[in-house]
Amino acid sequence: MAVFEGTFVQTEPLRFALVIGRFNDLVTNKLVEACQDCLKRHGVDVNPQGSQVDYVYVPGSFEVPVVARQLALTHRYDAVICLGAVIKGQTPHFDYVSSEVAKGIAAAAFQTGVPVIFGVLTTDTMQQALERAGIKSNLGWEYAMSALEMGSLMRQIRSIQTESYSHNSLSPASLKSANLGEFASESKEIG
Ligand code: INI
Repeated sequence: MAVFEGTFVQTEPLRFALVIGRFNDLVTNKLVEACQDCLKRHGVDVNPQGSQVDYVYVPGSFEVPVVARQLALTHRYDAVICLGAVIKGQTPHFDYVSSEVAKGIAAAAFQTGVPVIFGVLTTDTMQQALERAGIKSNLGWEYAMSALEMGSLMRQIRSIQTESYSHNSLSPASLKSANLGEFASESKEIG
């Protein structure tokens, strides 16, 4: 048997989408910068006119999951990176927004089989958010690392899946003809 781990090299074929909440953009712009820095230093062309990274802006974190899911459904990307900043302040709005965003991002990944990276800061104060977006460290870097690792790992898993199909003759077409169509569509979605 084998060990599978994502790598951070040979990144030329990888494609990413960044979904960025404009709310608290003082923070989210800093997360984008660190993300770009990390991807670039790992050989990814981060130019929006290039072929490896697309940038999608939404009003706030609450809108991030629906867009992340739609992007993941295109199967154009190895990973979708969600960036936002939800800051507690004085209202209960925080609790609704932060919990829906976390659930929505998890659902987007689970429903599509595409890694959707949770890069939404949830903090009590703007000061804390800024500390995590550049003043002390910048978590944008870690989010990009997770995307690189997961993108590469999922490619490896897909390649062994394809090998198993050819080895066992379990192609989506053969599953369908054996009246196992539901598995065929599932395998197509993952592949
Ligand atoms: N959106 C955020 O990204 N961060 C916040 O801190 C925030 N707060 O506190 O309200 C926030 N609200 C906007 C929300 O994401 C939606 O854009 C809005 O409710 C429209 O659906």
